Amino acid sequence: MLEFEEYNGHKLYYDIGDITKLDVDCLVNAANSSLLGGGGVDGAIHRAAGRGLLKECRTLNGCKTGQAKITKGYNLKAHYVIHTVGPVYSGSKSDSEKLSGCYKNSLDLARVYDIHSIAFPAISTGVYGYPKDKAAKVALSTIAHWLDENEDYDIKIIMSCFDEYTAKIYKMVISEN
Ligand code: AR6
Repeated sequence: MLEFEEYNGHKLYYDIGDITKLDVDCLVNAANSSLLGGGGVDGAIHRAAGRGLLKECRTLNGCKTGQAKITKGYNLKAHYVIHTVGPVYSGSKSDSEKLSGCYKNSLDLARVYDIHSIAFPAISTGVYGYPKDKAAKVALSTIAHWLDENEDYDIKIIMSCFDEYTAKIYKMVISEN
């Protein structure tokens, strides 16, 4: 895990590669509203966690866009998985509100479960088509705002980047800030 330059007075970390390999308290999954698995990072997390994850997900009755639900991590190094559902990109104003909700609600849940390290994939930027630069702005500003509001809570936040390009986008957004 590498550190970004500071962003709005907060330390943020990034990792390039597969999120499922990370040794953190919690992984965030970019799921769909059924919470019953899919492709992309969702598929990778379910494969690495094993069948127990799907079994627990079946008990959750799905999840609304912008909301988040938590399960155990099963065969992952992470003890927990927070499943959040990003918006399918439409170009309307509600996209950013919903995407911001994913990050905020995931962090609120992390705090309730006493989670002190958490890795986020670039939610909605794959199958759901959210432009990576726009999504990075929403992700980083929401996280910084949450950290401002939760200054008394110690949490290490890792932006999981599947490729160098995603890391470059985050760095660009940070440098423009
Ligand atoms: N580790 C880290 N990042 C990853 C990994 C991985 N193993 N695999 C993909 N990414 P996506 P979405 C990146 O499509 O757009 C699923 O089918 C990827 O490069 O996984 O929110 C769900 O079930 C991209 O930047 O999620 C939903 O139906 C980012 O993760 C739908 O896709 C998100 O890409 C959700 O679409």
